[in-house]
Amino acid sequence: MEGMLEAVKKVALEKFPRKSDRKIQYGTAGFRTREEYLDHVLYRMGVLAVLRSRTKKAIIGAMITASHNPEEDNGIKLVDPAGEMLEASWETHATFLANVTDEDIPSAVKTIVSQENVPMDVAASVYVAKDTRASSQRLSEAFQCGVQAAGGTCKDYGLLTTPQLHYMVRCVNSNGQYGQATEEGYFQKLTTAFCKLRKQMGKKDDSSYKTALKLDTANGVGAYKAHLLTQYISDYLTIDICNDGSSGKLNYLCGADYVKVNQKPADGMTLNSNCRCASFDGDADRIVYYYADQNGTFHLMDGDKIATLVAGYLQELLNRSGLSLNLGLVQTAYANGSSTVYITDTLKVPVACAATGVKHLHHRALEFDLGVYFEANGHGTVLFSANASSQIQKAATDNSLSGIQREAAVQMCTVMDLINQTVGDAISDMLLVEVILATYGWEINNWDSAYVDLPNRQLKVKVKDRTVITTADAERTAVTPEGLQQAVDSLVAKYKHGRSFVRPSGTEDVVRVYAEADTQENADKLANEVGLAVYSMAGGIGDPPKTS
Ligand code: 16G
Ligand code: MG
Repeated sequence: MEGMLEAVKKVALEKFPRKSDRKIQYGTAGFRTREEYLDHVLYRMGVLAVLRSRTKKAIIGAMITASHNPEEDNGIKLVDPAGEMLEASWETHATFLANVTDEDIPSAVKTIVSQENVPMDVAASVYVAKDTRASSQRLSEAFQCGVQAAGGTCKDYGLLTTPQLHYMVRCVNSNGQYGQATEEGYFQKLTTAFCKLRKQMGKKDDSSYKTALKLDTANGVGAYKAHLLTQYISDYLTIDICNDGSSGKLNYLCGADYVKVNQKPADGMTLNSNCRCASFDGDADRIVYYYADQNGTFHLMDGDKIATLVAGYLQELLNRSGLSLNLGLVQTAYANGSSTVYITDTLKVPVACAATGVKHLHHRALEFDLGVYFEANGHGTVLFSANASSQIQKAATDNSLSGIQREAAVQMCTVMDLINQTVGDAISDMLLVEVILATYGWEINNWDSAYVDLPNRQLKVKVKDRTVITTADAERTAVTPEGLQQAVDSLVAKYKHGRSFVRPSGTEDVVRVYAEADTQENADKLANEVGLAVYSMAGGIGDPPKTS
């Protein structure tokens, strides 16, 4: 091991020196910052990925992306063997290794090796992919140098969406059971399922569903992949790809995050009345839908609306199949209050609330047989437990069941193939939404009419140290500073349908405030008042917060 460690240090000093002592942290979405600060971090993550691979005796993934952040940022996320996010204890190792001096790399590696009992004689292998950022190639090379220096091998997939990379990792570690670890395998699996479901439902005379979709791909990797996708599904869906990167800038005035935050369509998307539109984010792990009605009013179908659509559909299939499996939906505190009421009272599906960040929702969803999870921002998927998937598969060929029951089970098997269960996947989620709308014979306005969102507002408050705010109950209660929650509660009490919470951001140096109420004016007012309470009680700096 000593020789390897000296080699790792030598390459670090020669090619990827740490140029400043700026601290960097592996946060909710891995490392993410300006691309010029990342070369040494990527190199070191190559080394860490090798250690992780040895520990798990499996292939590890690494995705180089900064998702919806501006083009000038970049980042990296490591992917564990089943295609899930890196285990939390290793996030600490990642932060530790990224921040030591170049001289201290060998001792830092030794510390991790001894803490985790890393078997250094086991072969290590890593799958890497990147998004379309100009810096991604350079950073991918830095990462791969780290893998090589630590004695691992690397397979470079080049350009992939984040969920595609998660999928590849799951496939290879399941020995192909989950699918083929190739891009062709990914598209085959999803689109075969999609076409099968669409074919089965035949033509409905009274259907309002139109087979045309306008898609904003945020000038990112999703453009290439949506283009590849179209060839497989052209019989059932025509996609008009906008913001495909040929002229616009990545995530600039477009993409799912822009649409959700600004509550308006992406630039370059002309909204004809009732025309179904969708936006991916920069690495295609989020999707939101939207349209303009006859009056030109913009309507957003965010992650909550997608979640309710999906949960309702699965609930119906489950009921028809007669299988007794528990279905649940996981949201975060950001979920619109109306969506929670609709799910609970109309769909009668149990709802759980988890802290912000995909890994929290994912873990909570694992507790259900069928766990649907979505963040309001459009990231989400469905997880089928091993028990659920084997029961569904068994029912699909069980002759003792009625034809209707068997057919519902067969359909559920196909739906399982359509869903990328490793992580939220804009492509897979889009295909699922399209199948459901077509099944119901719905256009986007029919889907929208399920419930009306409560007006809401988000704002950011700058404080000296955001860690003074700690929360409990899936971020719905502020525990510290003392008195803040009481202040929030008394402000909320003044408004009809009022609800508000505050939490420190995991990705930006700010405190976030969310508020909803019966009218937009009241939601704005409530957000403002809560923002001011945070400002005065949690060490606000700069100008006090304002909603507009
Ligand atoms: C990250 C999370 C996302 C979350 C967001 C919240 C992943 C892959 N991504 O982008 O799920 O909504 O952070 O950001 O977990 P915030 O903490 O700054 O509000
Ligand atoms: Mg993303």
